[in-house]
Amino acid sequence: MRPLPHTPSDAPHPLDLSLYLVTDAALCERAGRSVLHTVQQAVEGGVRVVQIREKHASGRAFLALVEAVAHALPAHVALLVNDRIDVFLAARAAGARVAGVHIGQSEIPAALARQIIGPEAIVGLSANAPATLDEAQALGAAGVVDYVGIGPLHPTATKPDADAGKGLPALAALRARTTLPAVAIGGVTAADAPALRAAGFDGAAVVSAICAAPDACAAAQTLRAAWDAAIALRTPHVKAIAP
Ligand code: TZP
Repeated sequence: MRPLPHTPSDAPHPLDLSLYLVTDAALCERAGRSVLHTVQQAVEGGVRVVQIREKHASGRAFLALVEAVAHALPAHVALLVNDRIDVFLAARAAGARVAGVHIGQSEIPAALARQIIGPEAIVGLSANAPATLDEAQALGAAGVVDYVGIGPLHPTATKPDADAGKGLPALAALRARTTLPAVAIGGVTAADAPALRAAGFDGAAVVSAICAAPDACAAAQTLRAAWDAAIALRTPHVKAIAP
């Protein structure tokens, strides 16, 4: 039997970190929308990575949400699971198109996460201090980590245990410690796009700017337009997401 011809959706898409949504179910609910609906609107507005972050959901509920979002996302948008390697593996086992995981410093070590989820999946790591960025750089060179999240840029009420806002100069200095692709997080709005791009960030990661917005699509469009209009210091080079 002849192999089926490859359609464009079969081709791997480069991981595009430029506009990165981290979900927060409580903020979505307060804005009168489900997480799924918020994600759909945000993707329509130009979001390219969706990280599902559920700190209180059961494994079963988290998995159901990941599967529902995976089903709704177009192939050029990468879906990541926050912290829960088990949920990532279960989603993959269930046939969901999930690109990888994003893990924090207090989760299982990134090298173990990589070992468990395999070479092609995306591993993102939060790294908010010089030492952890230097470690992330070494992990990147070893093929363990694909990108880092650095923050918080500004004070944020979304993550109560986050550090105080570091401000742009400090965030730029942290970003300069690694050649890995990097997104900035923490109170990020469209107004930050020019400074973040000038500092060499590959993307803006947001929670409340989209999840708490009355119109998630319009909020994403505003961020998208600001990011696209700003001038980049560097051309991002990141691996592909599996089709
Ligand atoms: N990690 C560092 S700060 C933060 C996370 C998940 C929360 C960012 O939320 P917001 O609403 O974009 O400030």
